[in-house]
Amino acid sequence: MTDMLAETAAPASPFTFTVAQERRIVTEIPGPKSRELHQRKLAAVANGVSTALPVYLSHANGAILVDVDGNQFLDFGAGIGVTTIGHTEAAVVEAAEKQLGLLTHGMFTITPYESYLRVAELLAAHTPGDFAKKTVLINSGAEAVENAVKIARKHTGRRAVAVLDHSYHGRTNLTMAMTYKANPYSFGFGPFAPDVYSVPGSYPFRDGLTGAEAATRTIEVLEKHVGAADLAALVVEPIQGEGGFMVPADGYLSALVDWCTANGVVFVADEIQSGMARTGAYYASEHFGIVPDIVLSAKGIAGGLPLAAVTGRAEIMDAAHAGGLGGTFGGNPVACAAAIAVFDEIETKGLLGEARRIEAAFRPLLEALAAKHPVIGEVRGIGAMQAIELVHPGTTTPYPEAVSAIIAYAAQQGLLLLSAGTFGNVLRFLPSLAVTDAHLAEATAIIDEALAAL
Ligand code: PLZ
Repeated sequence: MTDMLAETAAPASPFTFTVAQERRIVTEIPGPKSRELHQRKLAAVANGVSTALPVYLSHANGAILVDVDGNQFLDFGAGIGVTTIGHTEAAVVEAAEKQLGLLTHGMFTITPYESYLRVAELLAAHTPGDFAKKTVLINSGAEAVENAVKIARKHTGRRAVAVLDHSYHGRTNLTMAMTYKANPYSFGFGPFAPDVYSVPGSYPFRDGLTGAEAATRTIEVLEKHVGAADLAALVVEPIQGEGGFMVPADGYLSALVDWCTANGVVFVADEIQSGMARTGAYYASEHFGIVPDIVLSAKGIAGGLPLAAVTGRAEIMDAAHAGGLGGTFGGNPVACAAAIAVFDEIETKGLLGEARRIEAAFRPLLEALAAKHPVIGEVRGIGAMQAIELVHPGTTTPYPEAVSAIIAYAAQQGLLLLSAGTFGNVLRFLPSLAVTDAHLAEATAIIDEALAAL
């Protein structure tokens, strides 16, 4: 009996857990304590800050969220791709705790400390490209985008910034202008930063173009409408996150990089959602064989602590004059200690391989689901960044109501799922790398049930 169990057991997980890695629903969802807290939220927190699933968290570990009513949710969102190596991962917690008692704030631009340097060195080693690189650390993804644009403008002496349709780059004034979707991100919040141009990208499911065709279309708009001579930077998510996990057609991104290089335009890869081991590589750029001039990291870089980075060619990064970059909390020592632990865990636990394992286990399950349910128009993604796009069967007409129905059903079953997409019709999966193959099968079964009930 023991032998049989050993034979059928899944390969050992590299993680150790403090919470049982299982779903457990013990109250209605949201439970009574969550409902009570939500009344306080409605009274005290600005309406603009909405909550997708108003269950209030008590703690979390690995791939499991525990709410104040004792319900346990299998987390397929990881706080939108933040707790990639798992919630409260032991090495991250230990590193942060230790740092807390030593130095919580130094203000690097006044009195520096080593951990900032170490994070910059790790980023230079793990971002694509074998050349001298430099880094600035800040607090959020949007701030990373802002700094990349500042640096590219200073380096090139040019004014314009281009982004791709369906992109998401943040909620600050400049990054709202760089984000495609007006509702909910920008409407009513203008006027916006000028000199930002959104140009068509590559969305194979909807445009049917090859990489070369899509790149020709993008470049034509850049040349005719923006003008290469005025363009400082092209900012691109190698796999668009909020836009719906579109994997660009083969050759698309490399054609854009080549055009940027030929025209003195800084190519910025916004890898805030696609980076830090999510796709089975440190950065998704690697899957497309591209070497960006600047790479942006945030979200997963510090295991849940706020940290973001702009890393790029030394000669571009050094265009900003001394004192031109910074910020009070940028590169906070506790966040840096956590980031160092994240890099270490990715290496020692072989987490790039875990992201590839998740793709190998999950992708066939999603393909089988698509074969059964014609409402699934496409299955796409790389590594632990997978999605399905839902349409009215036989068409490409978006079916966002189906996504909402699946998410609502899954929440009742203790599975947290996230939507995405300009049309709100994409179900995206970005679980922590601690999810097991059994979890993936469980999630698929729940989505199958929800689809059957549509
Ligand atoms: N660039 C590619 O995915 C953050 C934000 C969701 P911040 N995406 C999730 C929301 O509703 O706020 C993101 C991203 C890409 C930039 C950002 C911005 O990162 O850390 O949220 O500022």
